[in-house]
Amino acid sequence: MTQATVSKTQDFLTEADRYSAHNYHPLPVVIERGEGSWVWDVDGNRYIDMLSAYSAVNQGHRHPAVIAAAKAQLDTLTLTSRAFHNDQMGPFLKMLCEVTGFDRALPMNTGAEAVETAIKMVRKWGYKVKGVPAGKAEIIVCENNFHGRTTTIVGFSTEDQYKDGFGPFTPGFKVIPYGDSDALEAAITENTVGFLVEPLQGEGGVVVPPEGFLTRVREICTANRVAFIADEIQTGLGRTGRMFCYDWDGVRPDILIVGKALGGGVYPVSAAIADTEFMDVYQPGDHGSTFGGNPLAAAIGLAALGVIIDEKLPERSDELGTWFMDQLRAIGSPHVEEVRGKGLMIGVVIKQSSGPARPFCKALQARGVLAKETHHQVIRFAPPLTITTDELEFALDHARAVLSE
Ligand code: IF1
Repeated sequence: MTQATVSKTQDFLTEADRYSAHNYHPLPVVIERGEGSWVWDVDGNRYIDMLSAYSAVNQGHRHPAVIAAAKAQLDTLTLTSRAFHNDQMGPFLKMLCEVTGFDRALPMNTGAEAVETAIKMVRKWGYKVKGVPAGKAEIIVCENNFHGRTTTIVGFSTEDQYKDGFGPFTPGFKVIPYGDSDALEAAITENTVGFLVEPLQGEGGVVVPPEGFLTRVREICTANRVAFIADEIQTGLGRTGRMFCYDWDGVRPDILIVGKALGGGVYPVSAAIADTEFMDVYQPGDHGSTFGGNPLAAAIGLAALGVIIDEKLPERSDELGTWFMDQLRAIGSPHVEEVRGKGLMIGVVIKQSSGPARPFCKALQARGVLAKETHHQVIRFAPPLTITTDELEFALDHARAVLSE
């Protein structure tokens, strides 16, 4: 059943097409309001949001506690720059360090900036602490990685489109197959300073590494004095059914990178987090950002963390995600190769014989379910972690209908 008229939608699509750079190919839906798990388009059609802005809306759209914190701060102080202190950053970073169990955090804005912060930190640690010769630091990354869109970061991507036309790239990166701890061990040299990895690959197609991979990574990195750098920008803050995805293996990285949901779906907030051995290579003036650690971001980040803890979102994600994946598998769809993921970070892999995932996403959109394909064959389901079972049932009913056609 197709939703109501699309009269206003087309006007907005035309305007965006004329004035926006064409750096995305969005589904043709124009959203004007969001609340909890739901968004409404300009023609009054309601959709359940099964993408959560790529896991940046774990708390649901416009969570009251986050909005209240943002409004209060907007009425008080929004930006000072780090040339001065402000009264919000300290309490936010204190909570961030308590929640993550690390000594210090360096606040940034976008995920890519926090990844760059970690790259610069681990390189400088290599030179100043480990004793790697100047300019020789090597960082190991994985195939199908996604860590952001800066030229340094896309330089070590294995996705041609993310690199095409953007060279020359930053040297000092090595690529190994994802999930292959033997390859990691073999790639390490005396100049290796870090291993940057997503504990579960998001854009790579919701790829779960082999059982025990992160445990081996921890052992290998410890044995070779290589920093284990966990990019939890998408997998962190409850998304996979634990506070952090590495908690599933009971390991602790040396450097933790967070973003997305740290901003509560309201504001860009990210951070690189580590103990003093790594973090204290940064001296005043070494690194920074106009907006990093601003009072509005800090007040929002504090509230965003509070919701994750108070509403037990990691536990909800584990329980609801397990149930949802079981139900998706039980459909027994002839189009589905595999249902995979952890918690509410789920990928439904469509068989090549059934064509790409996008038509399934379009069919879901027509039924009021917003999902986005990744890597052509995978329908990604990543709803807000505040989603209710009734709301998941709604999404499941329509997924069942679309996957059974
Ligand atoms: C786009 C992908 C997801 C991330 C991980 C760092 C970043 C991201 C694990 C950078 C960002 C976003 C970026 C957005 C779409 C989305 C995405 F498809 F690009 F790869 F989620 F899977 N590490 N992911 O997932 O954080 O600088 O964007 O704040 O660029 O199209 P950012």
